[in-house]
Amino acid sequence: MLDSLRQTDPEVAAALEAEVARQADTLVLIASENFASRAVLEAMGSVFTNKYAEGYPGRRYYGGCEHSDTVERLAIDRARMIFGAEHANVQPHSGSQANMAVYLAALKPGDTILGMDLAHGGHLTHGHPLNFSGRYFKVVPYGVSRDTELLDYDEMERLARAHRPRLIVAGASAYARVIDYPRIRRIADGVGALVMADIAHVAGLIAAGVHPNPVPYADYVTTTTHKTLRGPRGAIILCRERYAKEIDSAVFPGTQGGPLVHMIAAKAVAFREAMTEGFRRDQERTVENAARLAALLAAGGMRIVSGGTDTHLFLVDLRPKKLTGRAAEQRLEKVGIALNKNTIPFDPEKPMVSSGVRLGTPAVTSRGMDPSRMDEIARLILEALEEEPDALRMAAIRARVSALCRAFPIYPWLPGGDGPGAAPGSPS
Ligand code: DSN
Repeated sequence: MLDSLRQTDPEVAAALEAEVARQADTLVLIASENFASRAVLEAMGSVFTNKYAEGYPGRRYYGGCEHSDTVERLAIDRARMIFGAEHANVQPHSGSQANMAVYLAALKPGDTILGMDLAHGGHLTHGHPLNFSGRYFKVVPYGVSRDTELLDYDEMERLARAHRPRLIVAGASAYARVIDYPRIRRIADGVGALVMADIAHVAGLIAAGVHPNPVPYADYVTTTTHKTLRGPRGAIILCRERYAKEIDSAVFPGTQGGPLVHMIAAKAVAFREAMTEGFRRDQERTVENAARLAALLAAGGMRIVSGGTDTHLFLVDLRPKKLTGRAAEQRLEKVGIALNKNTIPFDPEKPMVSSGVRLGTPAVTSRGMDPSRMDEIARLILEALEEEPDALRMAAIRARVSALCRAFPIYPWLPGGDGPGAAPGSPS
């Protein structure tokens, strides 16, 4: 493995091997990360990268697209089937580009959109002032209630009536609870607005039927394909048939040129995997693992934002521990536990410091860990975040993290991914 790469570019080969080893020897609790299967990696690293295929299956601007058509049609059909959607566009290179294409199709510059405040768990593309969404549209942010830390739908409705948005964006990158899509549809209908649901975080859970599906309630649904969905880095757009033409033309030629056919092929593979019983079981376990980890950390004296989770992720308020998110992220990184600092709702700290951390269980679940392993992970986190442990204690915690990682190997066929073990995400 990697022989040509080592010969051609030893520096990149060394970095790649080090990254395999880092991933294998880290407890990844970053809620948006996961481990793509060997089959997905093979499709990504394929000769489809050589092909130009601007256009759509059967209507391309280049010759020689018959096999590109095959993989794109497979990806489209499988995406539609998984989510029960009338139309799918599988070309967006990223979640941001998927959202940009929907805005291009649905809005005119200066139109009003309602989106969840990034500081309450939303996303940059849902209207942050520094993002294209906040620069080209008039943004009215909505958020969670201070008391419950749950989405405040009454306030959303009041804002919708007052500002008459053209589009309401439903979705989040740091919100642990089920979003009430039927309620958002009713709010939108009351003011004649469209609804876009961004399900980037929960798409895998939805595909497995362990989380509500917004497709029946939204005009447009966007998702990345690499988070809980466990596919290659990229995105798709689902929509009703009546918007199909404008969505397709907003992706190409509206915002993108040639599609990444190798990534589309890998999306098709991931969607096939997402239809298996093994995938369904993993998504169910991902939610069980998150609930257990949150409960154990709460029992250890941490405050869980909104009191728990319905999904693969949750936010921890570290103020009771007299720690910032940045300090906790750095301390945990030293013992091989990866998560990210995150603002909590009404956070007094700046985003680069923040009062919280976000934890998610997709990656540890994909490598085979069940709820019983969450007990050890919770103990490791709590011990590392106690009064600054000395170097000896930190080294002992690091050794326990490594032992746990070794028991659940990933990518054993790659240099650095040592030890026997099944490929994560293998269809069963
Ligand atoms: N950066 C992603 C996340 O971590 O949630 C969102 O795009």
